[in-house]
Amino acid sequence: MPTISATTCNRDCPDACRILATVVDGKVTALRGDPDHPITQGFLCHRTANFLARQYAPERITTPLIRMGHELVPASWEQALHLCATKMLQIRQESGPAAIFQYLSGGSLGLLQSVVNLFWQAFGPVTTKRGDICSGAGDAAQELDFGIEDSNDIYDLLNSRHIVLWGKNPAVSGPHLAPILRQARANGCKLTLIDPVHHKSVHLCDEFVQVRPAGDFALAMAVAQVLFDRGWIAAQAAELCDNLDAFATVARSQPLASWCEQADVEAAVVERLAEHLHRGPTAILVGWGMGRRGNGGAIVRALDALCAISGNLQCAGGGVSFYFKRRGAFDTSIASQKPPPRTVCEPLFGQEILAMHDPPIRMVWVTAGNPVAMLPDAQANAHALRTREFVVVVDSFLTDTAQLAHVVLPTATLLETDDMVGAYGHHWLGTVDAVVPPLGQSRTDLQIVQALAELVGVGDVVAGTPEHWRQRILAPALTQQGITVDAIRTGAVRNPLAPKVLFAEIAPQTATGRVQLLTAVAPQPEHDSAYPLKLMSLSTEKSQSSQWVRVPKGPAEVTVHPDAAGQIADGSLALLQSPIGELQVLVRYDRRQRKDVAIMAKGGHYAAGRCANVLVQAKVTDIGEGGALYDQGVRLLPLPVGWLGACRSIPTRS
Ligand SMILES: Nc1nc2c(c(=O)[nH]1)N[C@H]1C(S)=C(S)[C@@H](COP(=O)(O)OP(=O)(O)OC[C@H]3O[C@@H](n4cnc5c(=O)[nH]c(N)nc54)[C@H](O)[C@@H]3O)O[C@H]1N2
Ligand SMILES: Nc1nc2c(c(=O)[nH]1)N[C@H]1C(S)=C(S)[C@@H](COP(=O)(O)OP(=O)(O)OC[C@H]3O[C@@H](n4cnc5c(=O)[nH]c(N)nc54)[C@H](O)[C@@H]3O)O[C@H]1N2
Ligand SMILES: [Mo]
Repeated sequence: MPTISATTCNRDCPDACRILATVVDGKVTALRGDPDHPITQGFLCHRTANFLARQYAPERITTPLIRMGHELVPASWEQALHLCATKMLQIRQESGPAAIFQYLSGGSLGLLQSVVNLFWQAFGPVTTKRGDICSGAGDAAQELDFGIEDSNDIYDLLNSRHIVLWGKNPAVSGPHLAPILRQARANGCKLTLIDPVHHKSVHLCDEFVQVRPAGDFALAMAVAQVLFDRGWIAAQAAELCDNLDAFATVARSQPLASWCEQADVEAAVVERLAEHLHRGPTAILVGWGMGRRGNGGAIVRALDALCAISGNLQCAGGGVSFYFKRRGAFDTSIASQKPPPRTVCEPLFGQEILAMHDPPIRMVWVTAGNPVAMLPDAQANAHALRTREFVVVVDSFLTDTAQLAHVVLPTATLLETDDMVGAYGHHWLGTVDAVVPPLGQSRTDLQIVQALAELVGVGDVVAGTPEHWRQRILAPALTQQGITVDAIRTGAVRNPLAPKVLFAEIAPQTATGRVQLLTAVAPQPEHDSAYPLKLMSLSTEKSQSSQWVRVPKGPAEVTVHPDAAGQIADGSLALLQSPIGELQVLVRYDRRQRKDVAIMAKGGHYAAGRCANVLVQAKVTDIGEGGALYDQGVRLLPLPVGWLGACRSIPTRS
């Protein structure tokens, strides 16, 4: 008899969907979106609707693996964990816990990952990561400007007269925003997309502004100049903001035409944007991708400023949304008691591991991440792991990173684990409830650290059922309001602590209680004419980062404007080169794209010769230690006869 069980998607996505799983004889046979969930609205994205292809993929690892020479061979949990514990104790004793680097990424955004962190603190504290490859620059920008990073309620968009998708592609990367945008549009709201890339979300919008990559700072300054010149600064701006005069000086530091030229946007477009902001309420939805640039923090700060000075920050239908405070309903302080002895900057993963000494990093433990494929300078990342004494990867697939491990521990998938999530694209809370037990010998991340903790003498610290930990991390303010884990499990609960119109209800949480406007011009992005195309390695519907529904074969596709392709014909193979690497690619023409970009999917596998990060240099953003991923210059060349580069780049451990 089929049964239907509900859970919440724990993947790194703004939507955190409520999933209904059909289970027959202990096997999941179908997944669909919960029709009663206010955000999921009865549908799932392509990645998760097709997740069963991964759940039951023949490539899934379901037993621990231990390295024997070139091979990773199946082993028992006892053997694998004993080996890990022995190495950990030995390295800690000989070199101190700082010689162990624990790297946790976003494979699961379940909040019980904080128990994994708690384990490593109790055992160490060990070296951990700092910065954030995904959103470091934008996070830092909003923290600087507002002292808090959160958004108005998602349905407040229905109060907007104008919505700007600024560097954002919800149709692909968070599709549950689309119905709300359509509803707003049906009510008469105008939508503008500002993005260098022509993508699916163009169709959600009334106007598309195809800005120069990283030209957004200049565009925002042009708009600000018009606001100042027309006297369209909100009456409350002087009271709300610090540095208003200094900001005006920045906006007026160049003629309008010069800002427009830098942004590659016409003055009429700038005027229209200024007018929309002035008429209000205008909501600016800031994409996560735009900040992944050398001037990414300055760009987000510029958008914050536009919102604040035009009077859109405190009104319904306004706001400048970068992130929803997904941990806002939870108390994750359990894992913030002991600071790490040192940290590795996430975007500089390979370089920093290789450079660290006193003590060197001897061991790396990876949970829910694939740093070889997903962090810039893939070769350096692979080299850094290949040269460590002991590498453990907890994953359910033999990723590019797991290929370099000494021990691979098979973990449960999102359908096999108990956890809890908030979302970074709305304020609803969700429980993750195993709909089937872990496949084969797989174990949840919690079970894995609990077993290991017993072996290394800190079992007490992390003991407890998932239910215990879920109760433990629910914020006391929620439990005081009678909101329990069960309530979240059985009905859609919106975080009651999240204001509906953020800055109508609270003041900016900065030292002065006022918005901090930026006071300096962002430096122009570097341009190397030898590498004239900016590599935009962007989210695709077909994968969640490096987790593909079906792993594609053959060379990666690269989309360019025909004029950017030189002599290379549409549909032919070519070499895509940056100063640090090259890939064989299949060229696709698209006349709708700018002539200065090359677009490919993020998440391509290194071993398959499809990894964009083979080309991307490891550089941090201006603030927040994000990765300047999309600043990368590349060029397209005809493919040399007999080219074997992709074969050379397959990672191995000798
Ligand atoms: N299908 C799918 N969904 C995903 C993911 C996935 O891999 N696949 N990944 C998930 C993750 S990890 C995240 S962080 C989120 C968000 O994932 P992201 O891919 O960051 O999502 P967006 O912010 O929608 O898209 C980034 C947009 O920024 C634009 N952009 C880049 N540079 C500039 C610029 O200089 N100026 C402007 N104006 N725009 C620019 C890109 O063209 C792109 O359209 O989505 C999640 N959702
Ligand atoms: N060139 C380029 N690089 C990028 C980006 C880009 O746009 N361009 N995007 C960046 C962004 S936004 C992000 S967030 C990062 C993402 O980088 P990662 O977080 O490293 O991304 P994934 O490829 O999703 O790797 C997650 C791994 O976790 C595993 N996993 C899934 N669930 C669980 C679980 O419950 N437990 C454990 N232990 N493992 C699990 C998956 O099988 C997968 O191998 O990549 C960044 N890298
Ligand atoms: Mo991300």
